Amino acid sequence: MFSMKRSLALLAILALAIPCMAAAAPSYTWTYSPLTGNYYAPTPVNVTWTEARALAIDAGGYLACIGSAEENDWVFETYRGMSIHWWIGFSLNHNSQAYEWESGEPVVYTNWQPGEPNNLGGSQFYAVMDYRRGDWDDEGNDQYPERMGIIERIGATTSTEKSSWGSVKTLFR
Ligand SMILES: [Ca+2]
Repeated sequence: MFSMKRSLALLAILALAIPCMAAAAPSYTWTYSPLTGNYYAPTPVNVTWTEARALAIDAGGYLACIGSAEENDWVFETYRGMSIHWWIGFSLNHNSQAYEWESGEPVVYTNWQPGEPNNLGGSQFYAVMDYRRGDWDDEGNDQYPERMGIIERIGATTSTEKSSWGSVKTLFR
């Protein structure tokens, strides 16, 4: 039987535990790609591009940057089974009016659907990969709720490795 004292103790534990749970970072399932030597992981679902980008950075990476048809195929084949379109790290730079990769790497490959990016309504600035075909569309940040992001990370597990990613990014910029 729960005494009043014990119930209060339980409440106190819950009050302490719930904020900790809310603050916990998502845990990711990383998949290594022999093709690029990098690790990839999906974010939780129902995120805007901006939210997915923040999660990627928190995880020590960036939203997936696709440098070749082979990398596109690998990401597509790895995550198509999740049946949710996903954000990649490709967005419109409003100054240059050109799409740029989050990693700063040069744009050597694109896989837009025919007629895309069309910036429909003047508010589509972010690239999504279609889980059915692996090709891309530009969408608004919160245009559709059911989106996830794919994070890419350069084999980083330590803060040292994370900071070396920082220099790579600086190098590219
Ligand atoms: Ca579009």
